[in-house]
Amino acid sequence: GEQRGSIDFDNVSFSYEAAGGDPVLRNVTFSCLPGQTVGIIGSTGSGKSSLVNLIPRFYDASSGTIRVNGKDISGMNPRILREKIAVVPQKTVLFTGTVLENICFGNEQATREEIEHAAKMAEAHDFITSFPEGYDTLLGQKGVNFSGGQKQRVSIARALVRKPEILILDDCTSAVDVATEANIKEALRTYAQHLTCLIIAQRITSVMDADQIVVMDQGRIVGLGKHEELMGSCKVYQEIFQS
Ligand code: DGT
Repeated sequence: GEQRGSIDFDNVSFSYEAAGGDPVLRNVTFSCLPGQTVGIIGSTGSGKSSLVNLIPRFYDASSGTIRVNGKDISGMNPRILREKIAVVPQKTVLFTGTVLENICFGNEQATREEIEHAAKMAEAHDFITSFPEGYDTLLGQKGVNFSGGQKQRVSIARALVRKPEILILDDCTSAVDVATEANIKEALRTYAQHLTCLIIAQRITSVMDADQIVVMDQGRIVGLGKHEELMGSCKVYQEIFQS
């Protein structure tokens, strides 16, 4: 239906310790419409990863409500919730095995066509096929060593092959050059128009074209809007822009 991929945070606070822990998120409220791209930016330790990790219920909010597709996730089976959501973590995890096995990990029923389509969107297909063994190239100790950026692109392909409604990129394009990153975002816009994307980034270029940018500082949202709006109104955003 219409609501697929919507996310609402309503006054969400969170701390890692059950009682008495310092809140890592404080009264976070924002909404993300289906198909929107939302950038999340802020200094290290400001709570960006913690915020997105609440969406698939890797952790549960201490107070407040999070809704996915209009439904309070605290009452949802995490396994079913996670079927809709793909998270590309900060640290890429590839294992010894072929590129194909690495992309299909957790999604072994994917067809060759689906795998190649995901790899193309992630800007990974061309460099994969430039190796003589292509998708059968062996990674790991006895195999080929991909660059950091190439590994990140394989990791993004792994997320896309699951055909999620919500894609969370947790600072996972840091080693990908700006032009390639722009191509990935363009491919997602073209081929996955209904995909809701949350993009955590350090570089402002990674988020400046987002429909909405969440600016985090010490667990709070200190800015919310488009690039131009934030440039005019948000001191923290201006400082990140200038750094
Ligand atoms: P980054 O990744 O360095 O850009 O930082 P953020 O903005 O993603 O921040 P985040 O959410 O990783 O950390 C926010 C605060 O929470 C920071 O003080 C560290 C703390 N924290 C993060 N992960 C854990 C955890 O697993 N356990 C505990 N106790 N604290 C954590």
